[in-house]
Amino acid sequence: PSSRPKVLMVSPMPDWDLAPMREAYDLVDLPANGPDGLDTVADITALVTSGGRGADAALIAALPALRLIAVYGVGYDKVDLEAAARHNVAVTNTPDVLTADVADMALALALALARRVVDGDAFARSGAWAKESMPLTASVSGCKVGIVGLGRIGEAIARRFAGFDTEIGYWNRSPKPPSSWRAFPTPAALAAWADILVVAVAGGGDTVGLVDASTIAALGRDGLLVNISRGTTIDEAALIAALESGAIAGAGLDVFLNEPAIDPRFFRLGNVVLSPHQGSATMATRQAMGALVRANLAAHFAGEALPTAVVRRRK
Ligand code: 8YV
Repeated sequence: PSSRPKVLMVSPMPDWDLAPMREAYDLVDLPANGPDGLDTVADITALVTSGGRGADAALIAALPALRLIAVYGVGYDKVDLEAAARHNVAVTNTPDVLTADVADMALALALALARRVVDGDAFARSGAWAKESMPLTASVSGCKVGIVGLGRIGEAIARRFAGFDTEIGYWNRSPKPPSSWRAFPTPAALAAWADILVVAVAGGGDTVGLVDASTIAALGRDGLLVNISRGTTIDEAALIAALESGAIAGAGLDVFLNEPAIDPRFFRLGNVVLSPHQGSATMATRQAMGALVRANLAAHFAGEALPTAVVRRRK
């Protein structure tokens, strides 16, 4: 038996992280049938999980020696924070290192949607171009962009859109210092003003369905919706209905309910750009996220302060 710490891998990580982790820890994959399938749970003191997978109350309760949940992602909405606190388990995430890439993805989706980049690609490839012309598209430059959630990522999105000579409005749960960006009292009021509504709030309890049917309706027939946050933040049934009926012009989506088995009605829509949760998926950012997960593990096992703690342990 080894005296090296055991780390439970709830979701996979790239080889460039696994190799250095194997030098310090014994990595144990979570069995398909859950923690019951483990030889022993008594010596598992840390686990690594993704934003999408998280760690629920049952998993936390099944690991009596658990002290650390390290999330490979900024979003920890799938981690049961109450259960973690109750069992005195610390939680870390990977903020900041992915902000720029996630913000870039919001711009990519808005531009692809408004300028019909994906349709244009199909049009050119199919040879249709030789016979007819593409329908005209909508401008991003000069339009009104509403950002739901002006946190780190929302602010980075606003700064980028400002470079397109857009007007920026936002809704945020707590007041923000005055700026040239216009604050709105509700997501629906923001949507009524905006040409493009971008959702950038954290996922989890109080943002579930935040962009509701009335907010989607307020966006209007020419309105575009972009989501790089979590599938849960938008009433997805209302969104699909609005896209099917033309109540809004289109949506650019990086996140969905039930990823990766997303609602197949999306595949039949011509007014959407679908991205398979790629916001943070660049080589540089994934390497930085992995380095931050490893730094949190290392600090934990060295008894040092956690670099990016969401929840700390009580002494
Ligand atoms: C990743 C994410 O999909 O950071 C987040 O919250 O959603 C993404 O960066 C994920 O956690 C990596 O698997």
